[in-house]
Amino acid sequence: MLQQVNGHSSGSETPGKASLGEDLQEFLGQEAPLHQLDDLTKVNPVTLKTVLRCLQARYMADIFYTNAGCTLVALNPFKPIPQLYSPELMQEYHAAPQPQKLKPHIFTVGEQTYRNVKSLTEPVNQSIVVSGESGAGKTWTSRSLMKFYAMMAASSASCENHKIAERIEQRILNSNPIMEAFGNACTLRNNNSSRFGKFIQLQLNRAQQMTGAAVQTYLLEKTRVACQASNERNFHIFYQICKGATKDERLQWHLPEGAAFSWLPNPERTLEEDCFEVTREAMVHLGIDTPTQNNIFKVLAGLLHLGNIWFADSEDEAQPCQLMDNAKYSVRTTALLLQLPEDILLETLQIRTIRAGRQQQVFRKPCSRAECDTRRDCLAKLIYARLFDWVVSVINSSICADSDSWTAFIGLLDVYGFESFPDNSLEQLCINYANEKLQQHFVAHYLRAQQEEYTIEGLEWSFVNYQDNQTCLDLIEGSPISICSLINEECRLNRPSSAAQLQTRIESALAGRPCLGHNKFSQEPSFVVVHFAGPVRYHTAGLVEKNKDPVPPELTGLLQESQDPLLMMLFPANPKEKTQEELTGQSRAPALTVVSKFKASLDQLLQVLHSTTPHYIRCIKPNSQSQPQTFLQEEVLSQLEACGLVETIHISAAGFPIRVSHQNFVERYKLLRRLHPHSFSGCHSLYLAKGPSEWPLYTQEAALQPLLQDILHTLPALIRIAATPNDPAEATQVPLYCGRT
Ligand code: AOV
Ligand code: MG
Repeated sequence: MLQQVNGHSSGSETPGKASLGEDLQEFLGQEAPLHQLDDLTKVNPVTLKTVLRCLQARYMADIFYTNAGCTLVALNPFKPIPQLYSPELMQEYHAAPQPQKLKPHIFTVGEQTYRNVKSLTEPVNQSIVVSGESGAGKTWTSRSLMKFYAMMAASSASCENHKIAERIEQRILNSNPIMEAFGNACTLRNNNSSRFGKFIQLQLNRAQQMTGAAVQTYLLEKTRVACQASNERNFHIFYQICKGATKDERLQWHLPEGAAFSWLPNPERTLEEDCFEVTREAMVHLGIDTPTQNNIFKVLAGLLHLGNIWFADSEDEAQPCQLMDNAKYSVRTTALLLQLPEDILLETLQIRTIRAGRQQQVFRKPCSRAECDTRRDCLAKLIYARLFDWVVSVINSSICADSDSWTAFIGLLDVYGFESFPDNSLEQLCINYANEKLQQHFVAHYLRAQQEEYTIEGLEWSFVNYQDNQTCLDLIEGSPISICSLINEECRLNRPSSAAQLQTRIESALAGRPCLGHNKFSQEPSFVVVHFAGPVRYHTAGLVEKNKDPVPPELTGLLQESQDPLLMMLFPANPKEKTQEELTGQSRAPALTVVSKFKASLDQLLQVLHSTTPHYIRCIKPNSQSQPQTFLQEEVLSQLEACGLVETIHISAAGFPIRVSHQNFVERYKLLRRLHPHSFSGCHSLYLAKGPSEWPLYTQEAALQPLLQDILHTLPALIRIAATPNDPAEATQVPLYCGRT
């Protein structure tokens, strides 16, 4: 029997290095200082308070990653720590015989997913679900993971493939600055807040080389292009253009220095994200040439001018609203930049066209000032959303591999985090709904399924209770009646309905639901949903309209008149394909609402996640002021409670987080090759228990046969096996639990 020397590492030195001192300390039975506890399953006892203290001690010691059983907790440092993401460190995790023995890091998770794909006979797709509230560090984490995979791809590529691998990996990385420029914005919670969800599949071939990637995006918050909450900003790209354009470009795009734009609030605030050059360079890498780029930026400048078109109230309802004083110039410039006929642009904003009657007679009705504003905003949203989708499709065509050139993927999920503002609307409802779905995936996959399986397998197990968010999801999306169904119903009925009426309908139809709250002090009509991450008050004003997201057909028609090459591509004029509904502006079948489409895309995402082996990274925001070295216990506590971390630790500490079928086990551990897989025929699967430090026993290879006999005869039994007993520190340890069918 050998005493195990494990790679349990202490917190202060070089990130990847394991410390022997600590092993000795543990061996001698002394308790390690709190900040040196790399795994929260070792906190004793496991309570919210002890877990919090441990994380705080580590944070203050500049240690930001901690294992929590099956999940990795990532605390946001709010300061740059280059050595934590250096290529050398990436290499160290990649090359380590057992990366899990190094200090906890997102690279351990990255490496694990990579090896999982590699080691099994049948490649199993992997996914990494990065979660956490807004500003917690999800995008940072997924970006760093992509850099890690790119490094591995480059280092694993063979000589002739090296150039290609580097190109593809570089292109995949370059998709980030572009997508963030177009889809991220400064909010009250995060200066670089993702305003869309993203799932990127990194595609690997049989040789585990990265051959490409595919990006799927979810519901861009397009309202932001025309409406920004106070102290927030529009998408970064607008600021990048205004700050980074050359003199000539300013002239071409009509963006004189210091020009004021209604849709460009807080232009004086410069963020590190305002780097136009980085975006342009990334676009070049992805094959968007300079003329196309200039076309894109010209259209975006056109949108800024469109936002300066303001109307005055009309004194005579039969007459169109007049333009405000300076708006004439804005109409002219918008028309010029978007290459639209100026008079038709103005008329489309001012006058609604209705076709009615059997003869499809055309009626023209001047719009009220508010309606003109809505049409202007709608035009901007329409253009921006199509442009965003097109940019994503260009990225995809540049990075996506042929379907026969890859066999497995590693999926990285980075969606907008849970958020609660003073004013929350449909955008926040969708964002928080997505977060509920992901939490449910975790609950269902890990907290519930894991324990149920132990019971089925006949393991001795005392059930750990956990917070199930199913009731909240039922409230939001359940059938037959839920918040979504009620909002959809209002859209379907198309009846005039005030914000107060909607509040009453929701409150009466869903009365008694545990997750529905009511804010008595609210001045405006609203309802409260008690999410797993906290209560959020949603205003009902505008909810139904946003859910309908109607696009007057005249607006699409207008854009089809454009002579601008980009707009011609985004809005092809093809009258043959026009449906009767488009021509008449009357839809027979109700169009899909925003929440219906979003729900469908989330369901699809969840299906993909279910088909993979998931890994979880929980990002935690130590304070809401984005300050380094500041750990606010209350704020962290609520995040720990929300994600059920203590329950996760309990289950992980006592459970078997890794599960491999015996077929794969035998394939993987060639050591057992002398044994026919049928030796395991009595077993359903083998559970590999985690945590080398809990397994002090080693067995020589020669002793393997009787040990495996033991497994078969003394079910259930816990066995530990080391592959190379001469070098215990490097040994591939295979602690086994043999489950029953
Ligand atoms: P999020 O993706 O979780 O929010 P981000 O990844 O954008 O949050 O992180 C917010 C900010 O925290 C970043 O812009 C960095 O300044 C900082 N940050 C995060 N992680 C690190 C790190 N590991 N090291 C240094 N700084 C970091 V949202 O997208 O709002 O839900 O929609
Ligand atoms: Mg983000």
